[in-house]
Formats: sequence, structure tokens, C-alpha cells
Amino acid sequence: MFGLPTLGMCYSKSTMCFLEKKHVHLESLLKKAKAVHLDQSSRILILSDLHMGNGGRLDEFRQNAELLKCILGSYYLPEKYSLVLNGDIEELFKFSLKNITSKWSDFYDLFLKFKQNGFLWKTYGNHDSALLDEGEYLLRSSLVESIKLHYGNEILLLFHGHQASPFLWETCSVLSRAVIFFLRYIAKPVGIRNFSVAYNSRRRFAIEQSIYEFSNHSKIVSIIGHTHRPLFESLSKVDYLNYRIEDLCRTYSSIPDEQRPEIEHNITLLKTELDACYKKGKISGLRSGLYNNLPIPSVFNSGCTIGKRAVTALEIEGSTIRLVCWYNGKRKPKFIGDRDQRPIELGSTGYSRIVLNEDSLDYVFSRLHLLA
Ligand SMILES: [Mn+2]
Repeated sequence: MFGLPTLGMCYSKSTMCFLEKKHVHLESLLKKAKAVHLDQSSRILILSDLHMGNGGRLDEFRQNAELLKCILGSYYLPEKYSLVLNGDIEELFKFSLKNITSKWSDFYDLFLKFKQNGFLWKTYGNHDSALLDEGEYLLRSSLVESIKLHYGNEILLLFHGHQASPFLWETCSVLSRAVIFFLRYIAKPVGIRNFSVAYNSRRRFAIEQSIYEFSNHSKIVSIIGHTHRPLFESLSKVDYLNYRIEDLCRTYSSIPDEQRPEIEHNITLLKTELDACYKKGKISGLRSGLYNNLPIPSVFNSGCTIGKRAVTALEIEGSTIRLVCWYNGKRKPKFIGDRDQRPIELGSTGYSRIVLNEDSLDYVFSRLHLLA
């Protein structure tokens, strides 16, 4: 690792200097970003990390392809959403663009249809940055490195996220030919999967942490992908469950006896889910000594579409931002939270959407300005 601060650590002067240098790259992303203005009627779907392949055994996109096609064509398109594909859409480390676009040509037609609703923008990630050299690429005119959504005087910056580790990335671009060769011709035949999530959790956390410091410093919200870990208001699932439990414990003492069993039941469910998270070693959200460990809601992550059970995504609708999860309802979802997390089935498709978290952008930015 490259000496990044971890949870709760205080910063020395040299660390601060290091962070400022590190952020030069992110600052240029902010400067050069494609500008989009939001208003009350704006609807934007943000997806990342599809990792589309050739449709074969090693194509991680394959398992959720039907689900994704259905929700794009039968929900987001008719609901007038614009689309941002936030990086690593094609898995070019393992497959050729030709094989990907011929296997998944329906998806390219579908993506392009979103222009009718407003726009289609596509940022590139580390697994699909080779698209910059492809003259014939179907989504060429939508390809950018970053996008800034203007919400009144505030900015939400969308980029893939790999840019936060220039160190790692510079090394990677030198190595990438060798890496690509290894993955296409050596690893593939023996069936090594999930290279895309092979980053260890410490490295992922370092990337998130770096973007977190940059966003707080610049007083903007960053929306990323890359780490495959959904984040809402800089909080991971573990943090969120902790907050919910705390909230319910508080409610418990102030309500009539007959309502208490339900709260008790919900707390038990949340605790079980929390235990499961700890067993899987899921690290918690972003904190730093710089902000007295108060979580600042400056980083959001759409997660990915290659999860075993589901697809996660971010939605912006007017002044609301949401983290949603789509899953095949025939398989019982592992966890349904209390209160506002009721799944809604999309017609009779068998696919359901559940809102994992939702907040107003005004709250997000007030908290950012008050605390950062
Ligand atoms: Mn990536």
C-alpha cells in the first residue's frame, strides 16, 4: 500500500501534502468534466461495471443480462430516464470489442435509445479505457472521462473512480499489455474469474478514502463505480444497518407497548443482517480524523451489475437521489428491511425493484457544507 490514512487516523502535515498532490488528477477531472444541468424534471439512471464479455462461461455480465435488458427497456426507458454508464461497461481485459459488441448488440441499440429521453453519457473505466483508440465504436460520441451535474450552485461529479489511484494506475498502464495478454490467453483457458473484483478490500478502501477527502475538500459530491461496493452518502451497508438499529432503539422507548413487538422483530432482523456482514468481513464506511469522524455524504457508488443476486444502481429524480436494487423475485431476497424498503415488482416480469436508500440532494449538500 502507499501509506494512505485509514479509518480514524489523524493527518500529519506530510500526509496532507501527499493528499493534495494526489488530488491534482481528480481536480483536473472536475475542471474538464462535461457539464449537464439538472432541474426538477430530470431523471437520470447511473449504472456502472457491467463488464460485458463474449457471452461465454467467463462472461460475468451474462447472469444478469436478461434482468438488465428488461429493466432498461421496460422501466427506465418508458419512465423517461436519461442514462449514464459510469465505466467498465466492456471487459476489454479479457475480450475483444468485436466479440462483445456482436454478442450484446441489443444492448447497444437500447443504450442509444436513451438519447431520446435527454442524454446518454458514458465514462470510461480502467477495463474499457482502450475504447479511446477505437474509431468505429458505437457509443463513441457519448464517451467522456467525467460528467458534472449542476444542481443549482452545487456539483455532482461522475467518474469511474480508478483515477483516484494515479500511482497504481500509471504502473498499470505500463503493465496493461502484459495483464491483458495474461487474462485473454492464459487465465481465461484455465477459468480464472472475477479479476475485476480481485482488488483487495484495503486497496478499494484507499480509493474510496481518497475520493472522499477530495470531495469534502472541494465541497462536491462524487458518484463513482469501480470498487463494486454500493455506497450511499459515504455509508456502506454496515453503517446503514448500525444507524437503523440505533434509530429503532430510540423509537422503542417512546412508543406504546403494543407497537413494541414489531420494532423488536425489526431490530432482530437488522442485527442478523449485521452479523452476516461482519462474518463476510465487510468493512464499514468512510471516516477520517479530518472531520472528527462525522460521516459526510459526499461519495456515492452505484455498485455493479454482476452481483450474484442482483443489480444495484443510482437514480436521480428531481431533487432526490436513491440507491436501488433490482433482483429476480422468484428467488427470495435475502433481506427485506423494515419501513420504506418494500419491493415493487415490474409488471409480471418476476423482477423487483427495492429502494435501499433515498434522500434529498438539498439535505446531502447542506450536510456537506455544514460538516466538511
Ligand atoms: Mn474499474
